[in-house]
Amino acid sequence: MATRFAETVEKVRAGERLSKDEALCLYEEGDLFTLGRLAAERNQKLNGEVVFYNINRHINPTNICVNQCRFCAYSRLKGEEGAYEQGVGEILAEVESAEDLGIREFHIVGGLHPDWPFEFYLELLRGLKKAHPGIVIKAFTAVEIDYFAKISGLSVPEVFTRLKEAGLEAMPGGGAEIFTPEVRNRICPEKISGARWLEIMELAHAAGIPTNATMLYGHVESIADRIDHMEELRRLQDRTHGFQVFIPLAFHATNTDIRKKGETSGIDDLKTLAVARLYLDNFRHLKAYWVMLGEKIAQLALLFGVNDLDGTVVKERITHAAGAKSAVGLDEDYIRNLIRRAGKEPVERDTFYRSLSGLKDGKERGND
Ligand code: V47
Ligand code: SF4
Repeated sequence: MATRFAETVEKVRAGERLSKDEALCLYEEGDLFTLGRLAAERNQKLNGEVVFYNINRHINPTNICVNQCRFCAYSRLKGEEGAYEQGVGEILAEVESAEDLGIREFHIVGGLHPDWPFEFYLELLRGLKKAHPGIVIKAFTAVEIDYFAKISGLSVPEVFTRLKEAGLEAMPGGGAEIFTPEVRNRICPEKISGARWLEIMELAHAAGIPTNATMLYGHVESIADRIDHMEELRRLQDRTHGFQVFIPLAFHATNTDIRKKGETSGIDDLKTLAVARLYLDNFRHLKAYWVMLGEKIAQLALLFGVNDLDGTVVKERITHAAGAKSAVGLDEDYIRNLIRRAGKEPVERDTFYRSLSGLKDGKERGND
């Protein structure tokens, strides 16, 4: 008689949608190499040998936040040691040479500042767009959007209209954490609920704003919680097709209020990516965020169903506050080499997963 795992493998091979129980079975009974091979085959069908990366720059205007998520080592209360806030002028000065560095995307997220008005964020976007009209602005998590609606008295659709007018073109996927209410109450009791996060993403998609989706794993959640989380994302994606990519985020415990020994294991990182590739059958792209995985696990992930390595980042603050050992930014050649040495074809993408490879002709150095 075929085992539960063998039956699930058959279903994967037949291209059928997996149930939550089957995803659990992959996690619990699947050996890493079988999962990796299945996920790689699925990715090969969707994306061939191409692995995307992006030349981007992170901007984090402030770490002052009215929420105090227990897993967050980055946020500070106003007046607390280490708190910072940047004005629009300071941010513009910091990214002045963005075009010279080939930057194509600004990724902007930050704390929920107790005093800043919504107008501050609009001014920031307008300022960036005026100075850098060719650079795409991907900004603000669903958590920030909910906060903007609260502080401005506007509805969420009105918030989106204003942000789009000011230059917003896409949204990152942060703030999702784990949707299960019991877990959320333990790790981020003040944060908007999972249901509200999903509602705001649905409104973003309706407003024509493509978004990303994340899942923070490796803290207090169970495997079943991870699968429930992916199920919610898969359901919404069936309705809107507005998610561009799924990004599992590996929890880092240093300086946080969550007691946990060590970081996620490399085995868990790769298994989570492989199961995500197989379960989220309506997501074309799967990102290994090298900042959280480390450069080497992110490279291995390219053999486990991943087709995107994120980008140059330049100055990462959130994960490094929680003890990340990876670089704070990588240069383009380094990323291309990681991809080529995994036997894949590096292709620069824009925020919307369009290939920019034509623009790279003659730039290859072949030094791997
Ligand atoms: O929402 C916070 C997570 C997120 C920790 O959409 C932590 O392209 C690990 O969402 N350990 C922000 N993770 C980062 C994020 C992101 C990053 C890169 C690309 C994209 C994208 C999105 O970081 C937060 C939270 O889930 N986070 N603290 C921590 N200690
Ligand atoms: Fe604030 Fe975001 Fe950190 Fe939570 S994760 S405390 S909302 S900055």
